[in-house]
Amino acid sequence: MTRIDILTVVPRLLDGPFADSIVQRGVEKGHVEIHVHNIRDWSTDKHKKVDDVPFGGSAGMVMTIQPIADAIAELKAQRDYAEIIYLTPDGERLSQPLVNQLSIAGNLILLAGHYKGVDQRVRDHFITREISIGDYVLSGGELAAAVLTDAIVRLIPGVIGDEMSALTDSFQDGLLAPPVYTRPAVYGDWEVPEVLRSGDHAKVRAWEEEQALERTQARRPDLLEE
Ligand code: 6GU
Repeated sequence: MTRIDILTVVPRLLDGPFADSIVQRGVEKGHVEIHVHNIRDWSTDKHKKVDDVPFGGSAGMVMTIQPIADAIAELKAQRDYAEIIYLTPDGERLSQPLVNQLSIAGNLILLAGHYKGVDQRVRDHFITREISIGDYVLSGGELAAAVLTDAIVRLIPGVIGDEMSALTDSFQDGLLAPPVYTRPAVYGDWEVPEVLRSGDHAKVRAWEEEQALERTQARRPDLLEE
């Protein structure tokens, strides 16, 4: 079973995302374990401090190495981890191929940065991979960790009911997903395309492929160049 351990100074930010949805189903069915840890619990400081002013005198606070190092050491003493990932805006941009890779990698530790980030020595000596979820700045890595966890967990075999559906996601074949429709077939003047109601599966597949290509061309031509 895959296990994801998330280290954060604001664990409450991660209560919501995992309390419901696909991720919770994956946990309940026993396909994945998600553990959120408060880095403060490992602080040996008398006031349980987890940050300090930066050397060099710039603005903001930096997460200190001691509680993070001790948290990682404790987890690593209990089991093996495939990757120790730091969520940071200057990391590698998250993509579906990277998510696919991580979903079969094994146990993961996700470190969510806060304030001005973590002491560089944490990155140099503990972190095996740094990931960003896009070119914009969040106030902390927690929501990015939630995004990454959701994207990974839904790919773990058995988590999604319909085993096919993860394979037909947008991006899984390098294309955006085609339009989808459900009943009623006619709503006022608006009809579901005839081909989808034809019962001709080959024709339906061909239409969906054409639509996926058209949509990708119109919205994300960059995907077709890759
Ligand atoms: Cl991983 N962290 C923060 N703070 N901002 C981000 C991000 C991560 N990815 C995109 N923006």
